[in-house]
Amino acid sequence: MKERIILHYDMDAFYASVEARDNHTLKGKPMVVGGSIITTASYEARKFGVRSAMPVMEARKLCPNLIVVPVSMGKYLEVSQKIKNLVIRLTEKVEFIASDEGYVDISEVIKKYPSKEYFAKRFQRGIYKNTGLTCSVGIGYNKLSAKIASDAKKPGGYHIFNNSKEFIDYISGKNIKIIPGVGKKFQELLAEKNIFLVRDVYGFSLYELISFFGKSRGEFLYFSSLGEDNRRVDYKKKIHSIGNENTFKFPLESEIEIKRELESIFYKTHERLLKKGLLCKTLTLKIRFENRKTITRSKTLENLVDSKEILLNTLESLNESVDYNMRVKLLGVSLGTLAQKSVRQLSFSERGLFRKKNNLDLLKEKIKKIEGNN
Ligand code: TTP
Ligand code: MG
Repeated sequence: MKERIILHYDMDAFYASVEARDNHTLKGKPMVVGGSIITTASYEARKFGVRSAMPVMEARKLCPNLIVVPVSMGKYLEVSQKIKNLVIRLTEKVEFIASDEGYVDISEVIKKYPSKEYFAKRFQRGIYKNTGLTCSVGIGYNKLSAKIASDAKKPGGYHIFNNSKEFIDYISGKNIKIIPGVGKKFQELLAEKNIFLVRDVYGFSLYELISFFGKSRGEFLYFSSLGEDNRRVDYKKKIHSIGNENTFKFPLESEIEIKRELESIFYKTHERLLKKGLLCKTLTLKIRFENRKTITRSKTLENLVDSKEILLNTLESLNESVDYNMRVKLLGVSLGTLAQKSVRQLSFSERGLFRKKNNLDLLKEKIKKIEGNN
């Protein structure tokens, strides 16, 4: 596998930090967010032993001056979305794993920056400037090392593991629960084999670990303790266009043949558009003639559509504008300017309409028309 550079970010005391940001009287105080159970505690409250998932009653015994703030989930989700929008501006290779954390494959984008340290600080500053919140950042050579790195200097710090040696030096003396995925139950089983620290795993072979804990857990433990993790950052690839083309062994001569082939290519492409639940706004026709000269003809529609009829009509009118004075070696159709069906952007004229609140009938008419188009 190619060498990778992965970043993991995790907001500090997320819900509590949002509350303290919005109410200055809470700043620097022991505070929790929750109803009867605590969702999270400020770092000041953590000094008293107050933790997530603890009943508030119990926490009050540990910290009599504890301030309890009710949960405002809508607000945290809004902030979470804002953070996601910021992160995705860096690169599309982002996997958000919770409302306040995510992995970013920065193998490519990091090349534009002088160093990993510089990138980590820039990342933190960007989040802080735009949200008023701090996060911890880890940069590693895979997901596991990045995740553990982001925890190493919490809150507000960053840590970097350049390779597995640096990683092993750091974790070997730590409690085995530092490995994400090693929960309470697994820890009990590990204790039976006298495995308490990560380095205790090194005394066993892969074969032994599998025989103790089963194939998946045995392998997981063996490779994790050595800092090996091949999981990819699972991001949704942005599709820029969908297209199909056909090369003809015997070049096409008649316009009827060309039209028939174009339609069959179009149907294939259109089917892919529908399958992916996408809409498109541009259609491009590509033609290569016998002498290898290639031309393209494009049309941008007024709205995003997936209607077979509209697109086929567009293709036909583009095709009619081509001067076929030579035999055709290749035909291609592609659909571009894609958008997911559920998040269709309103056109300018539609946006205007939506502002005119009293013009309901006009609005309904317009929606009907749009639906008809799709
Ligand atoms: P975490 O990232 O686990 O915790 P945190 O951000 O509060 O603190 P830190 O990362 O600095 O250690 O969880 C993110 C949010 O998820 C947290 O603010 C509240 C919510 N949450 C719960 O509602 N219940 C829980 O048991 C946990 C662990 C988190
Ligand atoms: Mg967090």
